[in-house]
Amino acid sequence: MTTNVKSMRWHIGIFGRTNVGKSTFINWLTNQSISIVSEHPGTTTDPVEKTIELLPLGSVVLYDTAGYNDETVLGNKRLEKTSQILDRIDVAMVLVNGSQYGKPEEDWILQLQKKQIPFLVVFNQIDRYKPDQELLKEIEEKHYSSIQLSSISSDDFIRNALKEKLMHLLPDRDWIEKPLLEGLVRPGELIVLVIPIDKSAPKGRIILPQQQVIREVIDLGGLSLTITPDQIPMLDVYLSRKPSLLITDSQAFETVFRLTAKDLPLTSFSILFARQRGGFDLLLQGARQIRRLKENDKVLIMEACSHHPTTDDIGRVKLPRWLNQFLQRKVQTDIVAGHTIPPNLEEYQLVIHCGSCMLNRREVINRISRIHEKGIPVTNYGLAIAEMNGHLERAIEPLQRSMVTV
Ligand SMILES: Nc1nc2c(ncn2[C@@H]2O[C@H](COP(=O)(O)OP(=O)(O)OP(=O)(O)O)[C@@H](O)[C@H]2O)c(=O)[nH]1
Ligand code: SF4
Ligand SMILES: [Mg+2]
Repeated sequence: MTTNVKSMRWHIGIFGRTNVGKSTFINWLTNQSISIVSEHPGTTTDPVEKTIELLPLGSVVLYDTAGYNDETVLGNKRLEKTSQILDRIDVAMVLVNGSQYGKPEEDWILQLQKKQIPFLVVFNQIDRYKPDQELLKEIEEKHYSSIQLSSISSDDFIRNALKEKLMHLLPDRDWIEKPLLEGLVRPGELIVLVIPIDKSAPKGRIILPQQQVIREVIDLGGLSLTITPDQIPMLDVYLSRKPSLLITDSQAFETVFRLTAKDLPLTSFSILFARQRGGFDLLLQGARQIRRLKENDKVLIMEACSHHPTTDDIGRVKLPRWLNQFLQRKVQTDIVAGHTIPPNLEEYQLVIHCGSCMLNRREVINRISRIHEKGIPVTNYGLAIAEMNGHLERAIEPLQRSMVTV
Protein backbone atom coordinates (compact mmCIF):
# COMPACT_ATOMS: atom_id res chain seq x y z
CA MET A 1 0.00 0.00 0.00
CA THR A 2 1.41 3.40 -0.93
CA THR A 3 1.80 6.10 1.68
CA ASN A 4 0.44 8.79 -0.61
CA VAL A 5 -2.71 8.77 1.45
CA LYS A 6 -2.74 11.43 4.15
CA SER A 7 -4.33 9.14 6.73
CA MET A 8 -1.46 6.67 6.27
CA ARG A 9 1.34 9.06 7.11
CA TRP A 10 2.95 9.59 10.46
CA HIS A 11 1.78 12.86 11.99
CA ILE A 12 4.49 14.65 13.99
CA GLY A 13 3.94 17.68 16.25
CA ILE A 14 6.63 20.21 17.18
CA PHE A 15 6.03 22.09 20.42
CA GLY A 16 7.89 24.42 22.76
CA ARG A 17 7.91 27.94 24.18
CA THR A 18 7.79 30.94 21.85
CA ASN A 19 11.14 31.70 20.23
CA VAL A 20 12.67 28.35 21.22
CA GLY A 21 13.37 27.78 17.51
CA LYS A 22 10.49 25.49 16.47
CA SER A 23 10.16 27.00 13.00
CA THR A 24 13.92 27.11 12.44
CA PHE A 25 14.08 23.47 13.56
CA ILE A 26 11.36 22.34 11.11
CA ASN A 27 13.17 24.11 8.26
CA TRP A 28 16.45 22.50 9.34
CA LEU A 29 14.94 19.03 9.65
CA THR A 30 13.35 19.15 6.22
CA ASN A 31 16.00 21.23 4.47
CA GLN A 32 13.17 23.42 3.23
CA SER A 33 11.81 26.83 4.01
CA ILE A 34 8.45 25.78 5.48
CA SER A 35 7.87 28.17 8.37
CA ILE A 36 8.60 31.84 8.92
CA VAL A 37 11.41 32.43 11.39
CA SER A 38 12.13 35.61 13.33
CA GLU A 39 13.76 36.75 16.53
CA HIS A 40 10.38 38.09 17.74
CA PRO A 41 8.43 35.73 20.04
CA GLY A 42 4.97 34.75 18.74
CA THR A 43 5.87 34.55 15.04
CA THR A 44 3.97 31.30 14.46
CA THR A 45 0.31 31.80 15.39
CA ASP A 46 -1.84 29.12 13.75
CA PRO A 47 -0.40 25.61 13.35
CA VAL A 48 1.52 25.20 10.08
CA GLU A 49 1.01 21.79 8.48
CA LYS A 50 3.45 20.39 5.94
CA THR A 51 3.55 17.01 4.26
CA ILE A 52 6.99 15.87 3.21
CA GLU A 53 9.02 12.76 2.49
CA LEU A 54 11.32 12.29 5.47
CA LEU A 55 13.33 9.15 4.88
CA PRO A 56 13.53 6.62 6.49
CA LEU A 57 10.21 7.55 8.15
CA GLY A 58 8.49 7.86 4.78
CA SER A 59 5.83 10.41 4.07
CA VAL A 60 5.04 12.44 7.20
CA VAL A 61 2.87 15.40 8.19
CA LEU A 62 4.78 17.91 10.33
CA TYR A 63 3.01 20.49 12.49
CA ASP A 64 4.77 23.69 13.52
CA THR A 65 2.85 25.31 16.36
CA ALA A 66 2.52 28.51 18.37
CA GLY A 67 4.49 28.59 21.63
CA TYR A 68 2.58 26.97 24.51
CA ASN A 69 3.62 29.79 26.88
CA ASP A 70 2.20 32.58 24.69
CA GLU A 71 0.69 35.10 27.14
CA THR A 72 -0.49 37.68 24.61
CA VAL A 73 -4.18 38.61 24.21
CA LEU A 74 -4.59 35.91 21.57
CA GLY A 75 -2.44 33.43 23.51
CA ASN A 76 -5.35 31.32 24.75
CA LYS A 77 -6.85 30.99 21.29
CA ARG A 78 -3.43 29.96 19.94
CA LEU A 79 -3.00 27.45 22.75
CA GLU A 80 -6.39 25.95 21.89
CA LYS A 81 -5.29 25.49 18.26
CA THR A 82 -1.96 24.00 19.36
CA SER A 83 -3.77 21.62 21.75
CA GLN A 84 -6.06 20.41 18.95
CA ILE A 85 -2.97 19.08 17.17
CA LEU A 86 -2.54 16.63 20.05
CA ASP A 87 -5.57 14.69 18.81
CA ARG A 88 -3.86 13.99 15.49
CA ILE A 89 -0.21 13.29 16.11
CA ASP A 90 1.56 9.96 16.47
CA VAL A 91 4.70 11.42 18.03
CA ALA A 92 5.75 14.80 19.49
CA MET A 93 8.97 16.76 19.81
CA VAL A 94 9.25 19.18 22.72
CA LEU A 95 11.89 21.83 22.06
CA VAL A 96 13.86 23.33 24.92
CA ASN A 97 16.55 26.02 24.98
CA GLY A 98 19.42 25.21 27.30
CA SER A 99 18.20 24.95 30.86
CA GLN A 100 14.94 26.80 30.21
CA TYR A 101 13.03 23.69 31.23
CA GLY A 102 10.29 24.10 33.80
CA LYS A 103 6.57 23.97 34.49
CA PRO A 104 5.43 24.77 30.90
CA GLU A 105 7.44 21.80 29.60
CA GLU A 106 6.34 19.46 32.42
CA ASP A 107 2.68 20.45 31.92
CA TRP A 108 2.93 19.84 28.19
CA ILE A 109 4.66 16.50 28.68
CA LEU A 110 1.94 15.51 31.15
CA GLN A 111 -0.66 16.14 28.43
CA LEU A 112 1.33 14.03 25.99
CA GLN A 113 1.57 11.23 28.55
CA LYS A 114 -2.17 11.38 29.28
CA LYS A 115 -2.87 11.02 25.58
CA GLN A 116 -0.24 8.29 25.29
CA ILE A 117 1.72 10.20 22.67
CA PRO A 118 5.40 9.24 22.62
CA PHE A 119 7.72 12.25 22.68
CA LEU A 120 11.31 13.37 22.22
CA VAL A 121 12.84 16.25 24.19
CA VAL A 122 14.97 18.28 21.77
CA PHE A 123 17.56 20.60 23.31
CA ASN A 124 17.81 23.18 20.53
CA GLN A 125 20.25 26.08 20.01
CA ILE A 126 23.12 24.26 21.75
CA ASP A 127 25.51 26.57 19.88
CA ARG A 128 24.16 29.30 22.20
CA TYR A 129 22.68 27.62 25.28
CA LYS A 130 24.04 24.42 26.79
CA PRO A 131 21.69 22.42 29.01
CA ASP A 132 23.20 21.95 32.45
CA GLN A 133 24.28 18.51 33.65
CA GLU A 134 21.68 18.42 36.41
CA LEU A 135 18.85 18.88 33.92
CA LEU A 136 20.26 16.25 31.58
CA LYS A 137 20.46 13.85 34.53
CA GLU A 138 16.83 14.61 35.46
CA ILE A 139 15.67 13.92 31.89
CA GLU A 140 17.61 10.67 31.88
CA GLU A 141 16.17 9.58 35.23
CA LYS A 142 12.69 10.20 33.89
CA HIS A 143 13.55 7.94 30.93
CA TYR A 144 12.61 10.65 28.45
CA SER A 145 14.15 10.21 25.03
CA SER A 146 16.24 13.30 24.22
CA ILE A 147 18.71 14.79 21.78
CA GLN A 148 20.88 17.93 21.64
CA LEU A 149 21.29 19.91 18.44
CA SER A 150 21.57 23.27 16.80
CA SER A 151 19.10 24.14 14.05
CA ILE A 152 21.68 26.23 12.28
CA SER A 153 24.20 23.42 11.91
CA SER A 154 24.49 21.56 8.62
CA ASP A 155 25.37 18.30 10.32
CA ASP A 156 23.57 15.40 8.62
CA PHE A 157 24.77 13.00 11.28
CA ILE A 158 22.61 14.63 13.97
CA ARG A 159 19.64 14.91 11.57
CA ASN A 160 19.83 11.18 10.96
CA ALA A 161 20.26 10.46 14.67
CA LEU A 162 17.09 12.45 15.35
CA LYS A 163 15.11 10.51 12.73
CA GLU A 164 16.39 7.24 14.22
CA LYS A 165 15.10 8.29 17.64
CA LEU A 166 11.70 9.13 16.14
CA MET A 167 11.58 5.73 14.45
CA HIS A 168 12.08 4.06 17.83
CA LEU A 169 9.27 6.05 19.40
CA LEU A 170 6.68 5.41 16.70
CA PRO A 171 4.43 2.37 16.77
CA ASP A 172 4.83 -0.33 14.16
CA ARG A 173 3.98 0.90 10.65
CA ASP A 174 1.08 -1.63 10.51
CA TRP A 175 -0.68 0.63 12.98
CA ILE A 176 -1.34 3.25 10.30
CA GLU A 177 -1.31 0.95 7.30
CA LYS A 178 -3.89 -1.50 8.58
CA PRO A 179 -5.50 -3.02 5.47
CA LEU A 180 -9.17 -2.32 4.78
CA LEU A 181 -9.81 -5.81 3.46
CA GLU A 182 -7.91 -7.77 6.12
CA GLY A 183 -9.28 -11.33 6.25
CA LEU A 184 -11.89 -10.63 3.60
CA VAL A 185 -10.28 -11.44 0.24
CA ARG A 186 -8.33 -14.49 -0.90
CA PRO A 187 -6.42 -14.83 -4.18
CA GLY A 188 -8.68 -15.48 -7.15
CA GLU A 189 -11.87 -14.29 -5.44
CA LEU A 190 -14.19 -11.89 -7.21
CA ILE A 191 -15.15 -8.72 -5.35
CA VAL A 192 -17.94 -6.55 -6.75
CA LEU A 193 -17.79 -2.84 -5.99
CA VAL A 194 -20.97 -0.81 -6.29
CA ILE A 195 -20.39 2.88 -6.91
CA PRO A 196 -23.31 5.20 -7.73
CA ILE A 197 -22.44 7.90 -10.25
CA ASP A 198 -24.93 10.54 -9.21
CA LYS A 199 -24.86 14.31 -8.74
CA SER A 200 -22.65 14.02 -5.66
CA ALA A 201 -20.01 11.87 -7.45
CA PRO A 202 -16.92 13.88 -8.41
CA LYS A 203 -16.47 14.41 -12.14
CA GLY A 204 -13.99 12.20 -13.96
CA ARG A 205 -12.68 10.19 -11.00
CA ILE A 206 -13.60 7.88 -8.19
CA ILE A 207 -13.09 8.87 -4.57
CA LEU A 208 -10.19 7.87 -2.35
CA PRO A 209 -11.83 5.06 -0.29
CA GLN A 210 -12.90 3.35 -3.51
CA GLN A 211 -9.43 3.70 -5.03
CA GLN A 212 -7.92 2.22 -1.87
CA VAL A 213 -10.22 -0.79 -1.93
CA ILE A 214 -9.50 -1.50 -5.62
CA ARG A 215 -5.77 -1.31 -4.95
CA GLU A 216 -6.05 -3.71 -2.00
CA VAL A 217 -8.06 -6.24 -4.02
CA ILE A 218 -5.24 -6.20 -6.59
CA ASP A 219 -2.59 -6.54 -3.86
CA LEU A 220 -4.45 -9.52 -2.39
CA GLY A 221 -4.64 -11.29 -5.76
CA GLY A 222 -8.38 -10.84 -6.08
CA LEU A 223 -10.43 -9.62 -9.04
CA SER A 224 -12.52 -6.49 -8.76
CA LEU A 225 -15.54 -5.61 -10.82
CA THR A 226 -16.89 -2.08 -10.49
CA ILE A 227 -20.55 -1.45 -11.31
CA THR A 228 -23.30 1.08 -10.65
CA PRO A 229 -26.34 0.06 -8.54
CA ASP A 230 -28.64 -0.27 -11.58
CA GLN A 231 -26.20 -2.78 -13.13
CA ILE A 232 -26.63 -5.30 -10.28
CA PRO A 233 -29.19 -7.46 -12.21
CA MET A 234 -26.56 -7.85 -14.96
CA LEU A 235 -24.30 -9.82 -12.58
CA ASP A 236 -26.53 -12.88 -13.12
CA VAL A 237 -26.21 -12.48 -16.87
CA TYR A 238 -22.42 -12.26 -16.91
CA LEU A 239 -21.27 -14.34 -13.93
CA SER A 240 -21.45 -18.12 -13.64
CA ARG A 241 -20.26 -18.00 -10.00
CA LYS A 242 -21.44 -15.91 -7.10
CA PRO A 243 -18.99 -13.09 -6.12
CA SER A 244 -17.20 -13.64 -2.78
CA LEU A 245 -18.09 -10.20 -1.51
CA LEU A 246 -19.97 -7.11 -2.62
CA ILE A 247 -18.82 -3.73 -1.29
CA THR A 248 -21.18 -0.85 -1.83
CA ASP A 249 -21.28 2.86 -1.30
CA SER A 250 -23.58 3.25 1.73
CA GLN A 251 -25.93 5.49 -0.20
CA ALA A 252 -26.78 2.59 -2.51
CA PHE A 253 -27.61 0.20 0.35
CA GLU A 254 -31.34 0.29 -0.26
CA THR A 255 -30.96 -0.73 -3.94
CA VAL A 256 -28.26 -3.29 -3.17
CA PHE A 257 -30.30 -5.00 -0.45
CA ARG A 258 -33.33 -5.06 -2.74
CA LEU A 259 -31.54 -6.44 -5.80
CA THR A 260 -29.18 -9.04 -4.34
CA ALA A 261 -29.77 -12.56 -3.03
CA LYS A 262 -29.81 -12.71 0.79
CA ASP A 263 -26.86 -15.11 0.89
CA LEU A 264 -24.52 -12.77 -1.03
CA PRO A 265 -21.97 -11.47 1.51
CA LEU A 266 -21.94 -7.71 1.44
CA THR A 267 -20.71 -4.68 3.29
CA SER A 268 -19.94 -1.02 2.55
CA PHE A 269 -16.85 1.11 2.00
CA SER A 270 -17.58 3.12 5.10
CA ILE A 271 -18.08 0.02 7.27
CA LEU A 272 -14.65 -1.20 6.10
CA PHE A 273 -13.19 2.16 7.05
CA ALA A 274 -14.88 2.02 10.44
CA ARG A 275 -13.23 -1.34 11.12
CA GLN A 276 -9.82 -0.17 9.90
CA ARG A 277 -9.77 3.12 11.78
CA GLY A 278 -10.69 1.76 15.21
CA GLY A 279 -13.59 2.22 17.60
CA PHE A 280 -15.68 -0.21 15.54
CA ASP A 281 -17.43 -1.81 18.53
CA LEU A 282 -18.52 1.60 19.84
CA LEU A 283 -19.76 2.66 16.40
CA LEU A 284 -21.74 -0.57 16.12
CA GLN A 285 -23.30 -0.10 19.55
CA GLY A 286 -24.17 3.46 18.50
CA ALA A 287 -25.94 2.26 15.34
CA ARG A 288 -28.08 -0.08 17.45
CA GLN A 289 -29.14 2.90 19.59
CA ILE A 290 -30.75 4.77 16.70
CA ARG A 291 -34.09 3.01 17.16
CA ARG A 292 -34.19 4.23 20.79
CA LEU A 293 -34.27 7.90 19.83
CA LYS A 294 -37.38 9.68 21.05
CA GLU A 295 -39.46 12.46 19.54
CA ASN A 296 -37.45 15.73 19.49
CA ASP A 297 -34.20 14.08 20.59
CA LYS A 298 -31.15 15.82 19.15
CA VAL A 299 -28.73 14.15 16.74
CA LEU A 300 -25.38 15.72 15.87
CA ILE A 301 -23.98 14.94 12.44
CA MET A 302 -20.22 15.41 12.41
CA GLU A 303 -18.22 15.72 9.21
CA ALA A 304 -14.46 15.79 9.58
CA CYS A 305 -13.87 18.19 6.71
CA SER A 306 -15.93 20.87 5.07
CA HIS A 307 -17.08 20.59 1.49
CA HIS A 308 -19.48 22.54 -0.66
CA PRO A 309 -22.92 21.04 0.17
CA THR A 310 -24.81 19.53 -2.79
CA THR A 311 -28.56 19.79 -3.26
CA ASP A 312 -29.16 16.29 -1.87
CA ASP A 313 -26.23 16.38 0.56
CA ILE A 314 -25.88 13.24 2.68
CA GLY A 315 -25.22 14.97 6.02
CA ARG A 316 -27.56 17.91 5.56
CA VAL A 317 -30.46 16.43 3.63
CA LYS A 318 -30.46 12.64 3.30
CA LEU A 319 -29.54 11.56 6.83
CA PRO A 320 -32.10 13.84 8.54
CA ARG A 321 -34.74 12.57 6.10
CA TRP A 322 -33.83 8.89 6.58
CA LEU A 323 -33.79 9.27 10.38
CA ASN A 324 -37.32 10.66 10.46
CA GLN A 325 -38.56 8.03 8.00
CA PHE A 326 -36.96 5.17 9.95
CA LEU A 327 -38.12 6.34 13.36
CA GLN A 328 -41.54 7.52 12.23
CA ARG A 329 -41.09 10.45 14.61
CA LYS A 330 -39.28 13.73 14.33
CA VAL A 331 -35.78 14.17 15.70
CA GLN A 332 -33.72 17.36 15.47
CA THR A 333 -30.43 17.30 13.59
CA ASP A 334 -27.49 19.69 13.61
CA ILE A 335 -24.36 19.40 11.50
CA VAL A 336 -20.77 20.47 12.22
CA ALA A 337 -17.76 20.18 9.93
CA GLY A 338 -14.04 20.28 10.66
CA HIS A 339 -11.55 19.04 13.23
CA THR A 340 -13.17 20.75 16.21
CA ILE A 341 -15.43 18.77 18.52
CA PRO A 342 -18.22 21.11 19.66
CA PRO A 343 -18.25 21.91 23.40
CA ASN A 344 -22.02 21.37 23.69
CA LEU A 345 -21.95 17.62 22.97
CA GLU A 346 -24.06 16.88 26.07
CA GLU A 347 -27.11 18.36 24.31
CA TYR A 348 -27.21 15.39 21.93
CA GLN A 349 -28.61 11.89 22.29
CA LEU A 350 -26.61 10.52 19.35
CA VAL A 351 -23.67 11.50 17.15
CA ILE A 352 -23.44 10.24 13.58
CA HIS A 353 -19.92 10.71 12.26
CA CYS A 354 -18.83 10.72 8.62
CA GLY A 355 -16.57 7.98 7.24
CA SER A 356 -13.43 9.90 8.37
CA CYS A 357 -11.54 9.09 5.17
CA MET A 358 -9.32 12.17 5.59
CA LEU A 359 -8.40 11.52 9.22
CA ASN A 360 -5.60 9.38 10.56
CA ARG A 361 -6.35 6.49 12.93
CA ARG A 362 -5.28 8.37 16.03
CA GLU A 363 -7.64 11.26 15.36
CA VAL A 364 -10.55 8.93 14.62
CA ILE A 365 -10.00 6.95 17.82
CA ASN A 366 -9.62 10.17 19.84
CA ARG A 367 -12.80 11.66 18.41
CA ILE A 368 -14.86 8.53 19.04
CA SER A 369 -13.48 8.13 22.57
CA ARG A 370 -14.13 11.79 23.43
CA ILE A 371 -17.78 11.45 22.40
CA HIS A 372 -18.18 8.07 24.12
CA GLU A 373 -16.59 9.37 27.36
CA LYS A 374 -19.41 11.93 27.56
CA GLY A 375 -21.88 9.04 27.58
CA ILE A 376 -23.21 9.84 24.10
CA PRO A 377 -23.73 6.97 21.65
CA VAL A 378 -21.71 7.47 18.47
CA THR A 379 -21.97 5.75 15.12
CA ASN A 380 -20.94 6.51 11.55
CA TYR A 381 -22.70 7.08 8.24
CA GLY A 382 -22.24 3.55 6.89
CA LEU A 383 -23.44 1.70 9.99
CA ALA A 384 -26.32 4.15 10.52
CA ILE A 385 -27.52 3.80 6.94
CA ALA A 386 -27.34 -0.01 7.11
CA GLU A 387 -29.36 0.07 10.35
CA MET A 388 -31.97 2.42 8.89
CA ASN A 389 -32.32 0.08 5.91
CA GLY A 390 -32.96 -2.78 8.34
CA HIS A 391 -29.85 -4.72 7.22
CA LEU A 392 -27.15 -3.82 9.73
CA GLU A 393 -26.51 -7.43 10.75
CA ARG A 394 -26.11 -8.53 7.13
CA ALA A 395 -23.72 -5.67 6.38
CA ILE A 396 -21.38 -6.51 9.27
CA GLU A 397 -21.57 -10.30 8.96
CA PRO A 398 -18.56 -10.65 6.56
CA LEU A 399 -16.43 -8.67 9.03
CA GLN A 400 -17.51 -10.75 12.01
CA ARG A 401 -16.87 -13.95 10.05
CA SER A 402 -13.36 -12.78 9.11
CA MET A 403 -12.51 -12.92 12.84
CA VAL A 404 -10.07 -10.02 12.52
CA THR A 405 -9.76 -8.09 15.77
CA VAL A 406 -11.03 -4.55 15.43
N1 LIG B 1 21.98 30.33 17.10
C1 LIG B 1 20.85 29.71 16.91
N2 LIG B 1 19.74 30.41 16.66
C2 LIG B 1 18.58 29.75 16.48
C3 LIG B 1 18.50 28.32 16.52
N3 LIG B 1 17.20 27.96 16.33
C4 LIG B 1 16.53 29.11 16.16
N4 LIG B 1 17.32 30.18 16.25
C5 LIG B 1 16.92 31.61 16.20
O1 LIG B 1 15.95 31.84 17.22
C6 LIG B 1 15.00 32.80 16.79
C7 LIG B 1 13.59 32.23 16.95
O2 LIG B 1 13.45 31.16 16.03
P1 LIG B 1 12.03 30.65 15.50
O3 LIG B 1 12.32 29.46 14.71
O4 LIG B 1 11.26 31.75 14.86
O5 LIG B 1 11.38 30.28 16.89
P2 LIG B 1 9.89 29.71 17.15
O6 LIG B 1 9.97 28.78 18.31
O7 LIG B 1 9.32 29.20 15.90
O8 LIG B 1 9.17 31.04 17.62
P3 LIG B 1 7.60 31.40 17.61
O9 LIG B 1 7.03 31.03 16.29
O10 LIG B 1 7.60 32.85 17.84
O11 LIG B 1 6.98 30.63 18.75
C8 LIG B 1 15.36 33.16 15.36
O12 LIG B 1 16.07 34.35 15.37
C9 LIG B 1 16.23 32.00 14.91
O13 LIG B 1 17.16 32.37 13.91
C10 LIG B 1 19.71 27.60 16.77
O14 LIG B 1 19.74 26.37 16.87
N5 LIG B 1 20.84 28.34 16.96
S1 SF4 C 1 -16.05 11.11 4.82
FE1 SF4 C 1 -15.60 12.74 6.27
S2 SF4 C 1 -13.41 13.00 6.11
FE2 SF4 C 1 -14.05 11.91 4.26
S3 SF4 C 1 -14.48 13.51 2.73
FE3 SF4 C 1 -16.40 13.08 3.76
S4 SF4 C 1 -16.52 14.61 5.41
FE4 SF4 C 1 -14.37 14.53 4.75
MG1 LIG D 1 7.61 29.75 14.89
